[in-house]
Amino acid sequence: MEFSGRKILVLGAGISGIAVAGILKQLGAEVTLSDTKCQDEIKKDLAQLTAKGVVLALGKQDESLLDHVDYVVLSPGISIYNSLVEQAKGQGVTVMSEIEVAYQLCQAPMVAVTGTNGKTTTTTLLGEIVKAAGRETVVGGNIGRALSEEVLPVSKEGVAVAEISSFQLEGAIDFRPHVAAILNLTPDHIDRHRTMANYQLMKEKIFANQTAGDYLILNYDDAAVRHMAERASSQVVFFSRCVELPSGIYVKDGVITIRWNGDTTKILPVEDVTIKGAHNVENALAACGCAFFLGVGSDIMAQVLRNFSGVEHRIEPVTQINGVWYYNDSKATNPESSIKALEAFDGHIILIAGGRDKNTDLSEFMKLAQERVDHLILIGEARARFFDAARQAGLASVEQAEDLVSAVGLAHSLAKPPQVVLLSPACASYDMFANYEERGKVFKDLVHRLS
Ligand code: UMA
Repeated sequence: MEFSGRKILVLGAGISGIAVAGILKQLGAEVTLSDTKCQDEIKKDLAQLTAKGVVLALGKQDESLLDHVDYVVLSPGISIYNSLVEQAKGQGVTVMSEIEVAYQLCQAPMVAVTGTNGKTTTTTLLGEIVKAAGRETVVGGNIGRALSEEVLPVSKEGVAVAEISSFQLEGAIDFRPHVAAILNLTPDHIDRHRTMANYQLMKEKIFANQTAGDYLILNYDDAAVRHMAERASSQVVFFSRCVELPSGIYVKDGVITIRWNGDTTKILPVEDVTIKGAHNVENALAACGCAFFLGVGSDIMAQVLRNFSGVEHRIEPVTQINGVWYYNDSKATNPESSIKALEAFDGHIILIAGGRDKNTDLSEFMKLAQERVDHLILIGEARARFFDAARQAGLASVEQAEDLVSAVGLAHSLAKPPQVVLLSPACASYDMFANYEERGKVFKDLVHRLS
């Protein structure tokens, strides 16, 4: 795809929009960067972009922006159902997501990881494995770094490791990773995608353009993901935590094992993997699968899995106060992700949850909370609905707090060993914070102040 000389409208002046607008300008495009927020609200310095010649259109977004535009590039936060986007499509303008631009510019083979949960851990782990193998590696995407910016410097001998969300896949056109992995699929972002079927369809776009020379790593234990194999044109490789597969990545006698083309390779015993929990075994299996098809040796995979201690904001130990451990799981932005966190502990949990409501089904989450949570403290826009669901599930101690500050204070006043205090919101953060990272950092600051 040619960008030079094109008139391009970039929608959204966040991490993705700012990065891609600068890059497209550098490539010789005529670029307008637009955001519904005005400059003060954006809180980012856009002077460097304007100095390069990017035109800013801030404060409102209307059809006048589409005059003579060749391409519209979307930030992930902007839906393809956005009225301006629909208008652009109606006028025959090519609409693409920022990761499509990244794909077009990337010289290296791309490995892309998606799924409802575990993306960040798997992507980070895979990035570490590829790096340890001595390959030139870049890591970007939904992980918090614009993929278009990350892939620019990498040569064709390197590897681009990408965390990809369903939002980003909405505007994918030619996007075709050499290796793609889908970790799991449970209801999430239904407010954005409208139906579960549509959410799944967006996830499947990660392999839609793959061909016979590409690999698709799928979770055999997740029925919806397993059945995606039927629609793949690439070589499907299953991974399973629960069954020994005739071919693929699985656990046999407690050892992570890869069997491919009749050869069997043992990686390491599951108990030697530092990141704990069944979900992390799945993440490790997927990362090993991707690494295997990049030609990484089993000794390197084993060495990284022994040393990798996880990612920030994902069941991250903060500190211990009076014998009580505090954990930051701000990355848990849906109930399934919080369920994984609850399962990682042996009960005795004081849980802080709530935030922006995604209207997800809470029954499984509250059922488990009823078994494992001693006190539930609710915050944010979702707190009333969560409160009702908790009461219905029979949770004995449920309280609502004004904000995260009061929630942490309340948790501290209640907590006694062997209890743990866990922030695992099961909700988006946008009602109170810029993003989940900010929410996690604020939580950690509050906890450190307690100690
Ligand atoms: N905006 C408009 N018009 C609109 C709507 C929004 O101009 O109609 C503007 C907003 O005012 C705002 C900008 O768009 O200034 C925000 O764009 P964005 O939400 O895409 O934010 P970015 O900073 O570019 O962050 C995005 C991803 N955000 C989302 O998907 C919501 C980040 O994923 C990602 O890390 C980043 O690109 C770099 O690739 C975050 C996320 O929450 C972590 N992802 C979801 C998740 O993991 O569940 C999918």
